[in-house]
Amino acid sequence: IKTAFQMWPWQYWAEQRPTEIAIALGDANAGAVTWNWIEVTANIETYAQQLVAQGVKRDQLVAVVAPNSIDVLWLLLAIIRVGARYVGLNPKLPSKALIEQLTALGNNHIWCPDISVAEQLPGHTLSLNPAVTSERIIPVMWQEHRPVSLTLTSGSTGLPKAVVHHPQSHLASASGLLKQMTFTADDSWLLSLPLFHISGLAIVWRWLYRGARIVLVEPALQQQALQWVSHASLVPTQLQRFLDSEYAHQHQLQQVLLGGATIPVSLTTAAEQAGIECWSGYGMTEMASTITVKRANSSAGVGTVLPNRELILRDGEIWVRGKVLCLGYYRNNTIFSLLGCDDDDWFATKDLGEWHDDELFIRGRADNMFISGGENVQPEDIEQVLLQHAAVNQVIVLPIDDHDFGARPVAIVTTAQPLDSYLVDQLVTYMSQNVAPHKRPIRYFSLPECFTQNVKVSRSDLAKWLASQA
Ligand code: 4YB
Repeated sequence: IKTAFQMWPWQYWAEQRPTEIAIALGDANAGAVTWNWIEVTANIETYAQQLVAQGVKRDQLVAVVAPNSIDVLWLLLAIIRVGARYVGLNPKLPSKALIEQLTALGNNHIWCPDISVAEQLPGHTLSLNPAVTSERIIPVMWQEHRPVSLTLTSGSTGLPKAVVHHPQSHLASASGLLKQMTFTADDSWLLSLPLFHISGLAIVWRWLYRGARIVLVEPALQQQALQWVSHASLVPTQLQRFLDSEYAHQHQLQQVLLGGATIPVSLTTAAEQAGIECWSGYGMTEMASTITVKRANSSAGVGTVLPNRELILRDGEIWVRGKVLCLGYYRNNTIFSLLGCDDDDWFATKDLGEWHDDELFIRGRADNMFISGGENVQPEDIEQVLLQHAAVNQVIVLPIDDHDFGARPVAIVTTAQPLDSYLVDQLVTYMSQNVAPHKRPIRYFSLPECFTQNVKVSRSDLAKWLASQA
């Protein structure tokens, strides 16, 4: 078992498995483009040369504002190679938000294939042109402790936080998870989540840790590509869509790692029936992705704590620490500790949890709680019950202002059949039989399609949409 790399991971694999395919791009049936580990190592060097030629220096920030592509993967690896720091941003964010976030970070360089957006963003614009390379050898050595990535993660208020990781935390995350899930050097993991989110970055580090194969396809082929790979990381809605698609009938997909939001048991049960091993995880950016996991079963829990992570409950709140914990948050060219001043090295997640039979159950976020007629309402409690209704695929419960109660819950759902008055009546009856009156949603809405395009539904954006509906 490998403990640490003494050189760039790709260089290590170029020695160990030189001609094995490391990256596959495109349609496996129509001749994907592939790179072996020697070619990967050479390509990273070429991209790194281009960055150096354009003035990228150690410790600088290079922001990448783009959907996943092979160029983004080369850039990520080349940025690390030159000792700079990769920051991924969601290209769907409005320019105003991008400018605000990049300014707060003091960003140095930018790569954004959408030229009209690129020219508005702070930072020197990079271009990728194989002709412009410096031929010098890049003198940066592999160092497990050098900060390599900043991942933006939004809390409930204010600007997103930029979470800084070094290779050690990313690799500790990969090695701990792969003690539970099997992912051999002959397996392939689809890059099924964005590289501006920790769930996408974690795929890259598991691939590098194992020396296996990573598969990239254009967005239109994502669904179909799940047929050709052995592994994928999915949020519950992605798995639901795959199971509903024609591709689910014939596939080689062996294992799926789920996370990011409540994972309905009905979903994992259906996937297991389709021959897909499901792993239900609980994770977060600060902990370099997965913290707890289990092979999905009939309980709605998220399993047990992985190696390199520790987790405790304090007054029902989840606190975490371990080798996977980030270096801190990045602001004004400085890395700030994320720990409080109470001289304790545990990080407060703000997630609520419970242990039942040695298994962790997530009860929601402390800051989502609201008060209705004097009663505490945890929206996720209501969501859990609604998810058990056969017609409900996804649900977010939010408070709306109420003259008498202060606030009352409403439910925003995606459903297997149209949300007509018949179905709403069914849901109302079902909830009246299953929860106390203050937990019964007073209205049901269909979740607009645009909210399901991101890794997770933003409660604060959805609350704005809800306010516009009244
Ligand atoms: C949950 C939750 C759960 C997170 N139930 N709330 O590689 C992976 O682990 C992976 C695979 C597939 C899909 C996603 C992942 C992730 O990394 C997810 C990590 C993530 O979502 N990070 S985050 O910083 O964007 O959000 C963290 C928050 O998400 C947590 O603090 C929880 O509130 C929530 N969450 N897993 C219920 N199973």
